[in-house]
Amino acid sequence: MLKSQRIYLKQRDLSSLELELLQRPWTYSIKLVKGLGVIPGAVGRFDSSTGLRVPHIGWNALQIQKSSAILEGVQGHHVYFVHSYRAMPSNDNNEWVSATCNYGGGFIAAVEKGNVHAVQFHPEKSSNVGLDILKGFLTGNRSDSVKSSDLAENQPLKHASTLAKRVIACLDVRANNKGDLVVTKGDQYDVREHSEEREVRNLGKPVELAGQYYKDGADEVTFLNITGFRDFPLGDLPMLEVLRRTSENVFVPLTIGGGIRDFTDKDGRYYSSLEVASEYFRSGADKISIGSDAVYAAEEYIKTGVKMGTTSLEQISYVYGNQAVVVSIDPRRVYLNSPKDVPFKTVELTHPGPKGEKYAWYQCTVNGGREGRPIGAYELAKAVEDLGAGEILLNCIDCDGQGQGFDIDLVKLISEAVNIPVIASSGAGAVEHFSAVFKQTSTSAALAAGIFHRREVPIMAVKEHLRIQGTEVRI
Ligand code: 1PR
Repeated sequence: MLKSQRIYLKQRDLSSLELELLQRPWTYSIKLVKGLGVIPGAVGRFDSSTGLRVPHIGWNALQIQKSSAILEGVQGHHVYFVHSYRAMPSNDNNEWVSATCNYGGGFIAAVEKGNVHAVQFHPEKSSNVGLDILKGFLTGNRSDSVKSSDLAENQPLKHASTLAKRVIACLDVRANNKGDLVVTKGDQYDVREHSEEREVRNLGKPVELAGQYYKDGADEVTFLNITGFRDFPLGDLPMLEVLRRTSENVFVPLTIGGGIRDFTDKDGRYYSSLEVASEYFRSGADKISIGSDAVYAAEEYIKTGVKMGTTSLEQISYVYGNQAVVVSIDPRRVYLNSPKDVPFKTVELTHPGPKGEKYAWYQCTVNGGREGRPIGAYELAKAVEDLGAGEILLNCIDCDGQGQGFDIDLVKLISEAVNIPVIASSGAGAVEHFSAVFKQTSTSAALAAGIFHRREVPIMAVKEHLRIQGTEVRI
């Protein structure tokens, strides 16, 4: 079988029966487990104790190690990874390794021997480069597809050497007054026009806009079903349809959030949050994002110190792997004169509050910012990392839709608190806001909505600016 077929392997943390299994011996913590013994070498977890964020999520630059029909012309191009374990190159597996990447040291990105090919990254999520590699899997040769594609083959990619910072387009989706599903956008979470009718702002159609952002160079697309806290998503089938149709044409990762929780419908049928997430994954999502339910889970965990294993966050993370679970935080600034005024982590503000307050804590909210909870963003971030979140989407209600820049104090606080990747969100109004957040914090990604929807700044203008400023991005 193997002799006459190419194998296409990709890795998710969840599945051990992939690239790791071809290795020998399989190193897991201090326990050595033998793999199939096809490829010599060891597999281990990325070392987060050195400050590396794990999982390794995002676009990393391929370093070609030997001539390969499948990888022809992709030297220095970024492809999409999502994993916590990696196979390491060594003298023993030299003859197998066709490409490596750098993340706290070199790791194996692709292997090739005879007509056996395997990759660590996700070609199906790696835009044109990945689609061309997939064509190579089918035809055995990439050279034709490379010529015919619009892959930026001749672009100087000298600077591409490691994990790129991601630029993410976010679409807040809900039904408008006529019942049509629209992309909307709020000011500090108020998505209605300031007219008498208070219509829900309509900035476009979800599938079309997502497709446009993919073409424009977004590294990921995020959908937030913003009324999911009150409308059950499996009753809201258009959202699943949006995902299905989007994933037919968008070949970068898709995240979907909103309404991920246990639910009993009016007929008494119980749905677990795992069922909701599974339906989202089956419809094309790569990651799901949990908001309100993660706040309740973190509050309980902090109170009891016990991981119940029953929360949506824990269950989805257990079944699909933590790299598939994002926690979306919706904090609001609460100004203080002294850090001693509250039992939560506070920050000394770069810009004092309206009454000259020097400090603030960031109060978490649920139900789309409608209800404040007795937990800070710092405490929440640490708790959800413990409970199995693989990434944090960090909004800020004060900055949302204001176009005045990200809340650097908040992004710094949270990105220094956790070892998982953080996505800075809310407030982008100019390209300089992106370079500021990447320069001043260790955030892995920056997300924006309004400036892209209103076509004020193209995604590529953001990336070009970042590249000139010395931040590695996928161009
Ligand atoms: O609580 O699990 O059902 O999840 C609900 C999800 O919906 C959460 O992720 C929450 O952030 C989101 N959400 C709920 N209500 C709103 C609202 O706007 N009324 N949107 C909302 C949150 C924030 C970002 C926005 C950035 C960037 N929107 O998604 O895109 O702030 O905007 P900007 O670049 O224009 O400043 P659950």
